[in-house]
Amino acid sequence: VGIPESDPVAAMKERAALYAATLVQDGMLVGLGSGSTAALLVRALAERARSGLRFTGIPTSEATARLAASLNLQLATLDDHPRIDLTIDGADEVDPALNLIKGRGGALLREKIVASAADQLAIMVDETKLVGQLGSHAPLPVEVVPFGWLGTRMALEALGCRAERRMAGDQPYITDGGHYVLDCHFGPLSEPEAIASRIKALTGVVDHGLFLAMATTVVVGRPDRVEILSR
Ligand code: A5P
Repeated sequence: VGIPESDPVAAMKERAALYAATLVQDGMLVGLGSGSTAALLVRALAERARSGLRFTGIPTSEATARLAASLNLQLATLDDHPRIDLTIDGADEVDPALNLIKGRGGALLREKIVASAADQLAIMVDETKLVGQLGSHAPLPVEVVPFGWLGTRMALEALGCRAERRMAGDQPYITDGGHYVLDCHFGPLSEPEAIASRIKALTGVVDHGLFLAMATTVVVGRPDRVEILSR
């Protein structure tokens, strides 16, 4: 979709997105992820729609909704369809058990809601996102209510991380749901399930970017091919 081959990571994302677009079948309800790989997916799906594929997209962010609408894709919300067939999204890290860190793009809450509504979750990544342990490269984004956020940050840091409020220029970054994102630097997480439940139990936390046992398929863009990992 017009990615210069001189950018190897972008080329691997494009390869993964083009493959993921072939997972959509006629008549499906499809959750549309957020981020740069998801944008490539939306463009590839628009191409397939022009060739006659019929499907309805459920966007996971305002940005994805705007892009999909500009390409004349048919869109709906989970209010119209509480259960959907397939969600396709990007990720920031993928571990060998296909657990994920998501949220670098700030859309983790809606992404998790749309992923949870789907029978299948397909993830598209370039190979640099594969890690032995989650947290090796990416901080863990945690979406929190602005009210009393300093106390929520202290509670998060008591779990063993340094938590930085995400900024957009000189203003706090605000999610589509009106919340802050705290990027939590834990380092490699040896027990992601334990930390996920401790974070989720904190008052003031809306949700976190650990997507555990959710992905059914991971499409990995390699320099010369795609690799399909399944659970
Ligand atoms: C958005 O909130 C994230 O979960 C994205 O899915 C993730 O950051 C991947 O983004 P890229 O496809 O831009 O790398």
